[in-house]
Amino acid sequence: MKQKPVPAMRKLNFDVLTLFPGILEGPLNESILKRGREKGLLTVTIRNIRDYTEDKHKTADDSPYGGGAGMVLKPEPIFKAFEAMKTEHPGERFLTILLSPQGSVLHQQRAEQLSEEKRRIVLLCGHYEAIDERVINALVDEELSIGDYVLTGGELAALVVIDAVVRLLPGVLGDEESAYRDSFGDGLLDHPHYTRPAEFRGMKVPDVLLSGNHAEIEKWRRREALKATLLKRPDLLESAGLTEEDQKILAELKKESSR
Ligand code: 9D3
Repeated sequence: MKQKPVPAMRKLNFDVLTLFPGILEGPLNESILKRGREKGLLTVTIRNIRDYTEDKHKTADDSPYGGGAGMVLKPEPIFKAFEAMKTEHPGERFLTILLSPQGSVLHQQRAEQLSEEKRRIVLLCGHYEAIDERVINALVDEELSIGDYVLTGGELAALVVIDAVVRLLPGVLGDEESAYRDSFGDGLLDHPHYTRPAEFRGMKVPDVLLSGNHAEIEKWRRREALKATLLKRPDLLESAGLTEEDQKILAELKKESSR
């Protein structure tokens, strides 16, 4: 029996800095993130920025110099939290990412790079309008957004980053899920899926899927993936890995839809 090559064990370490640790705790203890932690493929340390404040009111934010509405996260507690992190992990390197609407938008390609990151990944979350610019200048390597809409803070974005990156670690997904993932690494949308019964309330499963003809099934799936992408996300076609055959099918689909 031929055995699959065993991918090298990779492990990711995240440090999340936030004023609202509770937002992250539930999701990190469910499903694939939980499994990844249990398998030792992933650590996530959540640090409450408020624990690094020094005054009796535990003040983490203040009003902006120059006036205006909203609050600004103070630099001192964030610098203190970083110093604590460095003391706890002597000799280790850190990649610091600020979750921010001003960041570059997270894409699959960046998620793939992050899944191979050797440094500890620090995810800094703001939950107010702004963060003191000196934090960004001195501590932040990169700013990431998860898309063009406004959230109340960076915590959900940090979870999105962790989820998108961790599922790419070998061993986090089961065999079936990772095979599934690999067959859609070409940047197209998914083809339609069906399960039993073959006919449900008069709605039939396409015959080809019941035919047992695997070559025809694969052709149908490719065509449907191309069709879905053309109809719903034509922008993705530009960077998709398309073969000559795909181009031919696309030309047909465009002709059909114009008729
Ligand atoms: C007044 C200008 N606003 C920017 C559009 C200020 C502002 C709004 C919301 C600053 C921070 C936030 C909270 N959002 C995030 O921290 C955030 C975010 C987002 O809102 N959208 C997409 N990705 C991200 S990552 C972090």
